Amino acid sequence: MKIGIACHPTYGGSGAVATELGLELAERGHEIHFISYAQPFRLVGFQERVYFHEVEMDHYPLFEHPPYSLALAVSIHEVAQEYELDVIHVHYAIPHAASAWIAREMFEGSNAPSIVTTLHGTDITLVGQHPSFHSITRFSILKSDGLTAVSGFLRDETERSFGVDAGRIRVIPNFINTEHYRRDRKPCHRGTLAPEGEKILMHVSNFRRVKRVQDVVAVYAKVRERIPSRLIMVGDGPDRPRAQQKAQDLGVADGVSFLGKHTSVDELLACADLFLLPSESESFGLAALEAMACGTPVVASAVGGLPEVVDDGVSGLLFPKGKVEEMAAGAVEILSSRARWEEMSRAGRAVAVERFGAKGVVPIYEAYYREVLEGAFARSGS
Ligand code: GMT
Repeated sequence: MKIGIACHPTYGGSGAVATELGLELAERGHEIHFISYAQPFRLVGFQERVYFHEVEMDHYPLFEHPPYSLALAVSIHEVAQEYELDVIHVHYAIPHAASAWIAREMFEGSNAPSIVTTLHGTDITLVGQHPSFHSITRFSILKSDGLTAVSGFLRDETERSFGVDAGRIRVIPNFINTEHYRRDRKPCHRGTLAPEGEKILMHVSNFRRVKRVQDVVAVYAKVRERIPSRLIMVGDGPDRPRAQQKAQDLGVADGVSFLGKHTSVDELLACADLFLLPSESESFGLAALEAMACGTPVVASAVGGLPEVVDDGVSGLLFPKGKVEEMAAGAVEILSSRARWEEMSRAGRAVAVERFGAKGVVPIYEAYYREVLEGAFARSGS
């Protein structure tokens, strides 16, 4: 198949999943065309059958806010026409689903590709709920030929808040390349991250409000009262200064390292002892899955789709959001028993391989594309 993929190219789960999916599909013989305003951050190196098309925009002075959605629609249309794409798969509904719909309309019925939209999280739970986006989000997802959500939670949430018919959305979970994400793959940076042999607690995110990064620091402050440890914060975003301030306020700044953005989080996660994800809301929690694949137990909040990824008491521990004391007690419990830690580490890795491995999930996308194309074929009556 020839597949166009539109996604947000910046650091974030939806762009990561979109890119990994494209690369896996190319491995399996499909031709993949990424379309975005910048090269997706995980799209590095040359790979056969993979193309990247940068959306061109002229910064005309009249536009305080250049109309990216229109420029993207034009690029999708052009690429789809030139390369005769079968499917346009857009990740994160806003603005991609609307741009893809415009692009398909521009074909005026002939040889138009089918549109598959994957819902990732805040496109439904936060941004899409805003009155300025709700109606266009609903319209454009309903106009998609195929709709997927990364968790059962997100499917239910979309049906409820956007009035999408039950059965219309297919749940296809996020996946992971378990050959890349593994504890033994790369030399570990343990000695640098924790030079005194302390335990390593880690958090990876885009430091937005929804991630509750101050809770990460608060949990760490409690853990370190009991266990010599360091907290490694990976990523960047608007709440980084708040997390830094919290570390100062709690008197633990000397034990916290803010590494900023990193493309290869696998080599960092592989030497962590515990992963913290105390989010306000999380439709899936890709970072938790990445940690599990690296054999790192997870302490997280029991919100959204996280219970579908982390089996409470098996691959990690889940707590109500904001329960910092309980999360810290859970972290101490895991870190102070070698046997308990190993059991959870093994269980997380096994779940990542068996339930969320790329080998199992990518063929589900392929089959879904075929199903959507057959539906379009039947509708056109040709
Ligand atoms: O919805 C977002 O916050 C953006 C998105 C991203 O690009 O990082 O994150 C969402 O999609 C990820 C990939 O499917 C999920 O793992 C995250 O749980 C989800 N974030 C939220 O629901 C807050």
